[in-house]
Amino acid sequence: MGGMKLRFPPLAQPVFKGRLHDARTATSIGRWLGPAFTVCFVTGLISHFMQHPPGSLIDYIPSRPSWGYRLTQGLHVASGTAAIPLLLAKLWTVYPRLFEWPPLRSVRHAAERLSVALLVAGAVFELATGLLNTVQWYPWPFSFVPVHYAVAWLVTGALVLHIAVKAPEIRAHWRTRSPGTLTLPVQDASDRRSLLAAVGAAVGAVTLTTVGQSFTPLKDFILFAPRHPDRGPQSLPVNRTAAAAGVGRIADEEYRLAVAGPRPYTLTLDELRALPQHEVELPIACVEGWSASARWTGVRVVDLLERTGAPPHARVRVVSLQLRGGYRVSEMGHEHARDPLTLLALRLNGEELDPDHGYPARLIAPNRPGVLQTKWVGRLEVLS
Ligand code: HEM
Ligand SMILES: Nc1nc2c(c(=O)[nH]1)N[C@H]1C(S)=C(S)[C@@H](COP(=O)(O)O)O[C@H]1N2
Ligand SMILES: [Mo]
Repeated sequence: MGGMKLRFPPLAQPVFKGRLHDARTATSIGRWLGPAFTVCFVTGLISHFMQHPPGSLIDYIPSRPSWGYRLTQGLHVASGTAAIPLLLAKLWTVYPRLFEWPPLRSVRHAAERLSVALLVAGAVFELATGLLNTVQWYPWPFSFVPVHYAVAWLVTGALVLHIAVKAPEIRAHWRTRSPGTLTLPVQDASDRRSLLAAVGAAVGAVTLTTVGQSFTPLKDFILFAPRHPDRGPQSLPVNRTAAAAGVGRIADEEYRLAVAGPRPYTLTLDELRALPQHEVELPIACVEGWSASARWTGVRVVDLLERTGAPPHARVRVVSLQLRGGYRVSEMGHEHARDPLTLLALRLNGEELDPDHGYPARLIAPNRPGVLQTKWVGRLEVLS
C-alpha cells in the first residue's frame, strides 16, 4: 500500500481567445455594477421598512415627500434591471477563472472562491427573482419577499468581502492612467473601450425601454416594461382587479363605512359624499416598479378620525370589503393618518372610481407603497 499515490491529472485546459478576461475589464464593469447593487440594496431596505415596519417603527414613517416611495422603488427596479447586462458582462469577463488549476491552492484561496461563488449565485438569484416579480411570474415554491430580502443581505455581505479582497487589484486598475495599464497591450485598450461601449449601450437600452413605467416622461419609449402607466380603467393601471380579488359589485345602498374609534359610527355612501371633499394629486407607486399619478377626490382621513375622537398619535387600520388575500388590510402611523393629503377617495380624475380602482372608496396616501393603498374600504379602526 505504502507507495500508492493519488494523482489528479490536470484536465485539458480550455483556451480563452478573448483578451479582455482581465482584472482591468473586471474593474471597469465593477465600478458600475457596485453602485447599481448598492442602490438596489439601500432602496430595497427602504421598501422593506415602509411595507413591513418592525414594532413601533410605523410611527416614524414620514408621509412626505409624497413622491418618496415612487422614487425609491422606481430606482430599485431601474437599477436592478440595469444591473442585468452589467452582471452578464462581468461574468463573461471573469468566467475563465472557473477553470483555474489547481482549483484550490490553500484554505484562504478556498474561502475566497467560496465567497465569490456565494456572490455570483446570490446576485443571479436577486436579479432573476426581482425581474420575474415585476412581471408577476412566480415560478418558485417559496414566497418572494422574505427570500429576496434575506439573499439581499447575503449578496451585500459577499460583495463587501469581495471588494475588500480585491482592493489591491481594484486600486491598480481604477484610474485610466494607473500603472496597471502600462503593462497591458495597447490593442486591448481599444477593444476594452468597444466592449464597455457595448455594455453601456445595453444598459441604456434596457433602461430607456423600461424606466417609463415609473418615470412617466419616458413612457413613450416603453417596450419591455410590464405596465404602461396610462393603460387601464380610467387611464390608470390595475394590479388586482375586483374580479381577481373576489369583490363583487358593491350596491350603493348596502355600502357602509364603519369607523371604529372612541365614538364609533357608520356612514352611508350618500353621507360620505356629503362630507367636505378634497382633491389631491398623488401617485400609485406599486412595489413592482410601475407608478402613475392621478387626481383623487374624497374625504380626508383626518376628518373621519376627528369625528370619532381619535387621539392624535393613534395608528389606523384600513380594512377592505375584500374577504381573502394579502392586501385586504393595511395600517398607517399617525403621520400618514393625519396628513391632509391622505384621503378616503371616492373619485379618480373627476369620475367615480372604477370597481377595479376600489369603488366605492379606497385609501390614497402620500409616500406609501401601492400595496398599502387599500381598495374597497369598508372599515377604519383606530388602534390605541
Ligand atoms: C442585488 C440586487 C438586489 C438587491 C440587493 C435587492 C434587494 C431588495 C430588498 C431588500 C427588497 C425589500 C424586500 C422586502 O420588502 O422585505 C427588495 C424588494 C423588491 N425588489 Fe429587489 N433587490 C435586488 C434586485 C432586484 C431586481 C433586479 C429587481 C427587478 C428588476 C428587483 C425587484 C424588486 C421588487 C419588485 C421588490 C418588491 C417586492 C415586494 O415587496 O413585493 N430587485 N429588493
Ligand atoms: N383590497 C385591496 N387593495 C389593494 C390591492 C388588493 O389586492 N386588494 N392591491 C394593491 C396594489 S398591489 C396596488 S399597486 C394598488 C393599485 O391600485 P389601482 O389598481 O387603483 O391602480 O392597489 C392596492 N390596493
Ligand atoms: Mo402593487
